[in-house]
Amino acid sequence: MKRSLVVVSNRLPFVISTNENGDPVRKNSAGGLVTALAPLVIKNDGYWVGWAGNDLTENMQIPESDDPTAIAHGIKSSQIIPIYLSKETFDLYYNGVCNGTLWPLMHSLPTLAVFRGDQWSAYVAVNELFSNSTFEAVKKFDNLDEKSNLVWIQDYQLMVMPMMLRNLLDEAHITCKLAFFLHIPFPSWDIFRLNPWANEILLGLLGCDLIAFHTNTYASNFIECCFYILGARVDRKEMIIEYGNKTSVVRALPIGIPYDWFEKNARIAPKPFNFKEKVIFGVDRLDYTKGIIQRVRGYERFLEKYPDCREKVVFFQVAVPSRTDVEDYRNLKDELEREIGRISGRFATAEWTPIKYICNNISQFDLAGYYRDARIGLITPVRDGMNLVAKEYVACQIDDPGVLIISPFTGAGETMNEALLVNPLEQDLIADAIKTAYDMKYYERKLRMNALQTRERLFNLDTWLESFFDAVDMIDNFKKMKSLN
Ligand code: ADQ
Repeated sequence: MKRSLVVVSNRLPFVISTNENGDPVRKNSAGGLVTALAPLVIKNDGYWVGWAGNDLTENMQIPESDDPTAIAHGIKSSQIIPIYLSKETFDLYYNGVCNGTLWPLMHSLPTLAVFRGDQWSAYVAVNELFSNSTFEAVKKFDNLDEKSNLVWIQDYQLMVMPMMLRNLLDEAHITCKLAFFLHIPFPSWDIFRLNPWANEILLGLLGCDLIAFHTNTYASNFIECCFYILGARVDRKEMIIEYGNKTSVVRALPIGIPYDWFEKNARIAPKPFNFKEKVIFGVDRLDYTKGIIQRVRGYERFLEKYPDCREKVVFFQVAVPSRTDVEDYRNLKDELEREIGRISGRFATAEWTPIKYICNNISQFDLAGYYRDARIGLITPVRDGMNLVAKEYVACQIDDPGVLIISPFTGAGETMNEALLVNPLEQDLIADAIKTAYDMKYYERKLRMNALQTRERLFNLDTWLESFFDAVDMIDNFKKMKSLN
């Protein structure tokens, strides 16, 4: 079924930069969100509201795509509603609130969060811009009374805009469902209430008909926050919240990966490693939530505790720098590089380097080969909404299967029970998990990996989208099921 749809996300599926003549050109963005949402917008002739980078100014036209291989190639410029932000506003809103306040707080790391009123005002102002632009997009729909009209808002950058948009739509008597998906964790009430603007965020989200999270834990944390902080009426069993005259349905809809794409490319991707040692592999955005420092130190402990394994393994870490405008992220890069240097210096021999480190992006196609040839996938976030890397690693284990080691503090860790689950905060536990994985015999590896693969193949990206739209279409039925107190 085709429906009138607006997707709203902080970033558009491309950034605009200028070529040597000063003309704007699209530079494609990759990543899970674009892979999932671009085909949806194309199929439905929908709109996409978002920011396209600092180079885009109001007097510029959005160019058409000139790259037929780009996932967002089929999105015409008339379907794009760009948000223009000054450098100063972007800094307060994005580097300030999104990355400096909300990111650490939502990942239950409140001591890293900075709370500043001027930054918060910018966050609210930017959310208002998004709300106004989305309202203009909705007004272009063919039928403003159609029940299937939908706005789908993405992630923590846009948590106060839903209620703003709801009010605009109600005043204009436009029928349109609002849905929200949070890609990162929603923390417990006791952490969330540290945010001086907790009420505003909850009230903002309650402008939506459907509010979805990766896991039941996050969904129930959100319900408890609405109950304790706002005093909202909640039905915990049916997962429904009522506040004032608004009713919202809450759901856990865990995201999946394009499984077949990874499996297929694992068959043809080039061989990345030309050494005989077993490879322990990690790939992440360079972010303190990903537990990369803890991982490296756990590996050091492994080499210390199990000297027989030295020269028989190599730890290969790929980390792409991100959010380099934020000090904590710059410090993390320095610290990681110091630690890698120190550990290499401590254990390396003339013939063997214990850690190889690439500080860059690698293509998803090449990545399929890295995953395939790694004996151990070592994924140790201290907190992560879901973690797609764990799922991608599993999809690429096509021949002699490797072993997945994963932190239980990730959404993925809540369901991937056949992996080795390890608390990354204790180095000995990481060291012992690596040893168990290193020693694991073929039949156990195969048994565990088969079970992991069956689940991820079934609950892939398409299943996620289907379950999201099923939930959207059932909203009115769900709302009738409430028995609130
Ligand atoms: P991220 O924090 O970005 O996503 P993750 O889920 O691991 O984390 O996804 C990262 C993606 O980027 C993966 O597809 C991975 O292959 C790719 N990637 C990472 N480092 C790379 C590198 N150096 N080179 C090439 N590719 C690299 C947020 C949340 C997650 C949630 C997702 C989706 O923080 O918890 O799983 O959204 O909802």
